[in-house]
This record gives sequence, C-alpha cells and structure tokens, in this order.
Amino acid sequence: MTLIATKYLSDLIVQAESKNKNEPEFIQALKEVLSTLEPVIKEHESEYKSLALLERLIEPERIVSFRVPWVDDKGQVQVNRGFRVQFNGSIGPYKGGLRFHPSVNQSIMKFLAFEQIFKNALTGLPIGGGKGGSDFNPKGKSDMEIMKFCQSFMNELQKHIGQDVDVPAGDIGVGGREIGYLFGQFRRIRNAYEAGVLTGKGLEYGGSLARKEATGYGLMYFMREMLKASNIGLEGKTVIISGSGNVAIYACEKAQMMGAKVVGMSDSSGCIYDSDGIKLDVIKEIKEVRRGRIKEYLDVVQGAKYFENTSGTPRIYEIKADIVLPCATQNDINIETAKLLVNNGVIAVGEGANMPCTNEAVEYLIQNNVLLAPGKAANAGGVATSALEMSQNSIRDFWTFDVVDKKLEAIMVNIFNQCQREVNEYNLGINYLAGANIAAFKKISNAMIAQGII
Ligand code: NDP
Ligand code: 2IT
Repeated sequence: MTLIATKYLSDLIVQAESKNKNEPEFIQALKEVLSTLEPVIKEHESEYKSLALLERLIEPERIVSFRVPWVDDKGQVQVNRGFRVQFNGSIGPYKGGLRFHPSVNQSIMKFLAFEQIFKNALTGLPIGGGKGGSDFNPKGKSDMEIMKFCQSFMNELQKHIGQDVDVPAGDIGVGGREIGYLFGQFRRIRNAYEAGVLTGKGLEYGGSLARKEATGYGLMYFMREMLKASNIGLEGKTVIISGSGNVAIYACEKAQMMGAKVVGMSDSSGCIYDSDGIKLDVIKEIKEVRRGRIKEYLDVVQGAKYFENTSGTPRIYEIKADIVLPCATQNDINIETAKLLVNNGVIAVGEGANMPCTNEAVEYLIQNNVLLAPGKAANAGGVATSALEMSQNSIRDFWTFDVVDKKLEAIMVNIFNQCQREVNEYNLGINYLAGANIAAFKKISNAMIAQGII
C-alpha cells in the first residue's frame, strides 16, 4: 500500500480501523480512496479539518439491518439478514444495487456503498451512494422461494426507499426476476405506481432498454478510450473475462463487437477456454435461460476446455490474454495473480466488478505499466443507465435502445476524460484510479461543503 504521508489522512485511517473492527473490505476501500486523495487534501487541509469533512465522508448517513423471515418449499421457516447502507446523499437520492449472496455482511455492504458514492458522482447524474442486500443464497432456490424471499425483504425495505429517497437495483444474485418480485411487492404495499423506486425493471413495466447491457458495454467504452489514449486498438486483442453473469456477458458482447477475441470466461466453479473465441449465445443460454454451470459449455462446443477451481484462486487468470476483465466479485486478483498477469504480458485490466483487485495488486499492475481501468469509473455505465431509467420514469417516456446506448457511450467517454484530466493535472502517469477518485472527490466534497454540517 502506498505510504500515506499526510498526518490528517493516516490518523483518519487509524481511527477508522479502530471504529470499524471486523470490516476488512470497508477498510480496504477507505485506504484505496484516501491514499490517492493526498494531493487534493494537502491543498485544502485546514478547511477540511475544520469541517471534519473526511470524518463525515467515511461515516454512513444511515445503515438499516433487518430480519428477513420466509418459508421455503418444504414449509420450513428460514431467516436471513437484510441490509441497506445509505452512505451519502449529497448529490442525489441514494442509489446502488442489492446483492443476494451468502457472503454478504456489513463490511461488504459498506465497501460497496462507499465505492458507489464516487462512482455515482463520476456519472455526472444526480445520484448519491447506497447499497444493500442479504446473505440469502439464490442458488438452487425455486422461483417460488425467490419470490417469497423478495416479498419478505421488501416488507421491511419499503420503509426506507422511494424514488426521491433511495433507489435500489440489481447486483450479484439480483437480476430482472428479483427486481420484478421486489417491485410487485412495493407496489402492493404502497398502492401507487412509483416506477422510479427501483431500476433494472422489465421493459413492460418501466424498465429501460440497454440497462441490461449497460455495465458491460460501458466497461468496453471506457476500455476503448483508455487504450486509445495510449494509441492501442482493440481489434484482434485477446480477452479473458472472470464471471459469466450480467456484467461479464455484456462485456463479452461489446468486446466481440469491437473486434476483440474473448477466449475465456468463468463462474465460481471454474473456467472455460475456447481458442476459437467464446460462442456467447451458448453462454447466454446456459446462464440467462437455464441458470446452469459454465462447464455445460463443453456439452455444446467441441474442442473447448474446462478448468475446475481447486483452491481459492480462480483458474481463469492462468489463460494468457492481452486484456483481462474481472467481472465476478471483489478481491479476485491478488498480488500473486497480478504477477502472473504481468508475466503473461497483459496490456490492460478493466474492472467490471467492484474492487476485484486487492490494493497491492492494483499498485503492482500500475507500477508495471499495465493500464488499469478502475471499477468505480469503468463499471459506472450500469448505474448511469439506471439514472436514465429514472429519468424516463419521471417524464413517463420510453427511449429507443439507440438513444440510451448513445447517452451511455457519451457518459463513459466523459468519465474517462475526467480521469485523464486529473491524471494530467496531478502528474499521475497512468494512475487512472487516482484520477477517478480525485475527480469524484472534488464533486462530492463541494456538494457536502455547500450543504453545511450534516
Ligand atoms: P451476477 O450475479 O450476474 O454474476 C456474478 C458472476 O460472478 C457469476 O458468474 C458468479 O459465478 C461469478 N462469481 C465467481 N466468484 C464469485 C463469488 N465469490 N461471489 C459472487 N460471484 C462470483 O452479478 P453481476 O454480473 O451483476 O455482478 C458482477 C460484479 O459486477 C459484481 O462485483 C458487481 O458488484 C459488479 N457490478 C455490477 C453491476 C450491474 O449493473 N449488475 C454494475 C457495476 C458493478 P456463480 O454463478 O458460480 O456464483
Ligand atoms: O455496483 C453497481 O454500480 C450496481 N450494482 C448497479 C447499481 C444501480 O443502481 O444500477
């Protein structure tokens, strides 16, 4: 981890560590952001100190944690834990996804909500930072069980959300099916059609075209801009993608549209390697329709290979490629994996997931001249398009795919340009992570200062 020289910042981290014990992911995200803000903090140290600006920035405005009881298909009562972290509402209603995964805990919720504040600021749209979810495991559950869980979850969540208050969406384990059940229950309880309360809705009832594609497409728009700034093109480049969920599938689609060759994808069990290029229609059928395992690709495509994960380290990263897109979960790429990627001659890493690289891995990649597209900038296309869905809901309109996609592309180009501007201003070389954090922080800090001590 880069040494933090400014005492205000290093003291703040010590204080945060003692106040947020057992929250390693949250502390990791704090360190990643705060260490890169040093040049800006130095310029305004006494003002920020007198306003306790950073102390307020790292303390969530509100955290709700609640019991989610539901009855499974066997008639047994199950109990899960639900969360909503409303971290910072200075730029707009809290906005961020819901994650359903057994690993969910307060630390993971807080790191995601903290990252979301910066990501949402970069979009240029009026949305604050939040995140939520549950330790519920959707794997192997029937549609009826998913519905019953979603309804129980919404019974409590509805007290805390609203189209001008807090607007959840999908994340790991939450896609169109779950958003549908959540919206239905919200509508039933409120007896009002408040479409903008959730995003990622179905197209028949207030969803936006291109929202499903937005995170993956946006990642590739950012990647194209970042490579272009170094005079590199995407045509003919080999790509590997970790994950095969929403972000991974549409990153793959856009990478292929841009002329790159995707040779590997994965799920939590293992990865497939197809030297001829991944057949995405097969992946979509397995993952979007059958909710199956990536290994089933071999049943359809002759000549492809499957490598099962045997330890905690995902095997996808053993496949040599020019561009690596981690689109699964946090801390997928540690320092050992980063070294492997550099040895394999990687040119660029694009973070489709939130915090997929450890801080040490990020530092190592940048030091070794790997172009790193930081998640909070590169995967912002999803939430940006969620904000476009909210706009359509507000004006009761429905835009074409092309209109939304063009807006998304313009937003991603603008996000890259903001990162580049700060990189130039502070002489940061290719450290686009620092550029992203600084650009977002300038906006958030100005909004917080303007609104007084709250
Ligand atoms: P999905 O649930 O659709 O897909 C997750 C994928 O990652 C699955 O293929 C899953 O495999 C795989 N995976 C591998 N290891 C893990 C693990 N330990 N925990 C969870 N998943 C794992 O999620 P999304 O595609 O929506 O999200 C992927 C990442 O992108 C997350 O980090 C999310 O926060 C981030 N993100 C998502 C956005 C969105 O709009 N959806 C926007 C911005 C960021 P398996 O099926 O075996 O579990
Ligand atoms: O991490 C993210 O940005 C998301 N899961 C999308 C959030 C949203 O509100 O669309």
